[in-house]
Amino acid sequence: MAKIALITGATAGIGEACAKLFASAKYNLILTGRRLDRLEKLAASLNKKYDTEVAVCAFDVRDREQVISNFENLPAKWKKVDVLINNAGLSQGLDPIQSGNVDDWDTMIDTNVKGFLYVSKVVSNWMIANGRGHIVNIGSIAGKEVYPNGNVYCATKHAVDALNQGLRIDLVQHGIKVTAIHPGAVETEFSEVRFKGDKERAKKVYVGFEPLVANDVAETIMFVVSRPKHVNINDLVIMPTAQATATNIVRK
Ligand code: NDP
Ligand code: 8X3
Repeated sequence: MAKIALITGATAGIGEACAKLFASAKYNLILTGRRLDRLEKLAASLNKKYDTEVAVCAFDVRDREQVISNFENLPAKWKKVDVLINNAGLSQGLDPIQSGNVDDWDTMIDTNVKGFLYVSKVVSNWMIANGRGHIVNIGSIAGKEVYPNGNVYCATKHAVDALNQGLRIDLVQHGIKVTAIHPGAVETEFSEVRFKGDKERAKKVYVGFEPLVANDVAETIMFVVSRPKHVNINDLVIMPTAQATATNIVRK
């Protein structure tokens, strides 16, 4: 029977790259995100190319009731999830706290921390019932370091780092693996979202060095989930070669 991966935030970037790579490895997929049109298009193309079965769930991860009802309404066969990739997330703004936008803080905390928790609770209970599973949490170098004006985004990713450790402690007795992947700069829609559609400003983030691409992270996740049953990778930081720390990037 084909394995099942549930990928949050599959409409773009790292989540979309994971969907393509896991489909190519013959996983069936549950894909989530707010943009239904993108999910449907991706599902159709993966089905055509790889014969992948795809369940699409379009909802806002900040809405607890939506998370629960979308997942609980899935037919029983979809609840046999082997891999959860907890990827949906975003940054909004890059400002000092004293002039920060409080709505942006709410968006980041509600998405990256509370949404993460809502999904994790439902799916970890499925995994406990199934007696197996692997949860891969997408943290960030921002969850290992704090950089200027990164304050609240960094706090949310430090929370993901803590929750990754907490989930591992809580689920180890059930034989469920828990891993965090912490990427440095990956060129996706991330900076465009952070700068609220300012494409020029977003582009500048990746000028003068070779950033990671989403597939670099997807391949790392595939490596992590394909280790032998007795091996778990707890925590992994993946950076562009030109990036030593959150702020130390060598640009030519
Ligand atoms: P993208 O902006 O390309 O993708 C983000 C994904 O998250 C989209 O599919 C988006 O879907 C989904 N998402 C955002 N908010 C919500 C929401 N409220 N409800 C449901 N889905 C949501 O960025 P990345 O691929 O780069 O980001 C993926 C993860 O990787 C994030 O957690 C990010 O913090 C992390 N990360 C990114 C790095 C980078 O440099 N790019 C580095 C380190 C970590 P939709 O808009 O359709 O809802
Ligand atoms: C995304 C990478 O360095 O902008 O998490 O925080 S960074």
